[in-house]
Amino acid sequence: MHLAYIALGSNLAEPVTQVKNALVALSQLPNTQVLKQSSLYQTTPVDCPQKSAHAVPDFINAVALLETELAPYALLTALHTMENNAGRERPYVNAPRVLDCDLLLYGNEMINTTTLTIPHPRIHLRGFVLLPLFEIAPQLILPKHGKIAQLITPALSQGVSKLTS
Ligand code: PH2
Ligand code: MG
Ligand code: MG
Repeated sequence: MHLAYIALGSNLAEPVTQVKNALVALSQLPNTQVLKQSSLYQTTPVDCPQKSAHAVPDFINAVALLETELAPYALLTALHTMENNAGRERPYVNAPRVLDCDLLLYGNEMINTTTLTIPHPRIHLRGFVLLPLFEIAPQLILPKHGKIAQLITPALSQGVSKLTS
């Protein structure tokens, strides 16, 4: 059994529903259990180009901890299938999306290939990942970046707020 942290994000087509559905879909992956799930967070878009007259919509983000027998690439494929099943389109980099499922951490493994980088390359910078991750794993030590508790201070000013409803 392996422990894996997954980041979920959506800013299209009822994002709260998309993220809740994704948490259910994670629990239905083969040989996989959701051990923990964070609250849902409303977050300001980071590095998302505005390509129309409309502002980029806010995101809903969350993080889940899985216990899984799926190997890293099998898990990655399963996450892409979840995105596609939700209707994900990829017209340009960081376009608004119905569902994004990112593999953040897989045990203490470090993987660096063209299709998969673990730890996720921007995990240590992004409040929309760090704050929900800290909620479910306050003692976590990231394989490359050390204690999560020491990474969250700069992330607090990035427009990340827990949904109360
Ligand atoms: N995902 C990105 C880029 N920017 N910003 C927020 N707030 N939430 C995200 O999930 C997000 C983002 C790339 O996947
Ligand atoms: Mg992403
Ligand atoms: Mg992604």
